[in-house]
Amino acid sequence: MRIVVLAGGIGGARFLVGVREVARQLAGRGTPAEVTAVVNVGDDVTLHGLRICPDLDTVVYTLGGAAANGKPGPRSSALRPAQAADRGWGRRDESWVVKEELAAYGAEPTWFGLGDRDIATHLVRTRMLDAGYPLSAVIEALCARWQPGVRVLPATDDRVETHVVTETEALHFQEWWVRHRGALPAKRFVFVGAEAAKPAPGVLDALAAADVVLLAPSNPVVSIAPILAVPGLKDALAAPVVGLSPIIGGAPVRGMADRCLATVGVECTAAGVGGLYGARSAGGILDAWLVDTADAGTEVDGVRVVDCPLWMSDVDATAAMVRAALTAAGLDV
Ligand code: GDP
Ligand code: FO1
Ligand code: CA
Repeated sequence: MRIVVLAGGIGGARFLVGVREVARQLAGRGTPAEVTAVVNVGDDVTLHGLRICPDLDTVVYTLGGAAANGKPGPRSSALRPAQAADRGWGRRDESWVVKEELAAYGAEPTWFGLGDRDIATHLVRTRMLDAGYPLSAVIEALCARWQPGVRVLPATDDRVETHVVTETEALHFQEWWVRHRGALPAKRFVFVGAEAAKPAPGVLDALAAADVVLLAPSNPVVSIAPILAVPGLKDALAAPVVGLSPIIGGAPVRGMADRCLATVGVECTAAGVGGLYGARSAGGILDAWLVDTADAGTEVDGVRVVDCPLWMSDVDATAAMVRAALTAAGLDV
């Protein structure tokens, strides 16, 4: 069975842990399963001369067991701030000496925190990019270390960056999200460079060979939409597409998807996001839409809606979500 997952950062990464687990179980029962993650690059940014790819790194670190995702690492210490364990981005067991030193120089931006361990990743990436390697080759090199157990592809090797247009200015997504915490009223999001971008090597082949395409419960506006904005990608969704709602009971599980949805004029509900993706039969992309049991009764025109628990509280709960999505695609799991 070939499974392709479109994914952003933390929601995508946690979902992929469940997809990998289901693939492992299928293989154990004699059905080989291959998982390809196609990951958003719209959040990518260059700061302090370093190229940073938050969603790709979150996916690779999380699947590689290296993320600051709540599970203590072997070297975790009582000195670590409690909330740091569940940052959701960057490395676990992180230290911040370089960040402090940069701040002491007054080197901007000081609002974006690069941890010491994380910086090594950005150094390797920046050096490889400067030497002419495409981003997909960089990610392959990072995966050689982290062994994520799924194939991780950037949506594109080309530079696509999400910018946020406010009443008075346009700013990089990271400045809006991290520096301003989404508090600047946004008029729209622009995926700069998307029109001229090409899917990264392997993306179209993976989609063509897929038995199912899953939309992780990622932010639909700033994680999934920039992937779908890469020309050719939407048209390549030939296999059944099943999405999982990141919105439960009218609110995001974490993050600021509510602010992003408000910007594009979509209600912050499972029905609203399902409608945003739209039915394949009506020019959208969805064949089926999974909502949490709290949202049972949700209707999306032209889409089969299935309710099941959608809290990714642990790998088993997430694997159950994945099985429900595969079943909704008509696959035998
Ligand atoms: P980001 O790139 O790091 O912001 O992460 P994603 O875009 O991949 O995912 C963010 C979305 O994940 C948010 O809108 C959350 O509501 C959603 N999310 C996080 N945890 C859960 C969960 O346990 N269940 C569901 N259904 N959604 C979740
Ligand atoms: N998010 C923050 O809220 N504050 C930070 O200082 C920060 C630093 C950072 C460094 C590397 C990285 O890969 C991600 C980082 N993030 C940080 C998370 C990230 O920028 C956003 O959560 C996502 O781009 C939204 O998906
Ligand atoms: Ca993201």
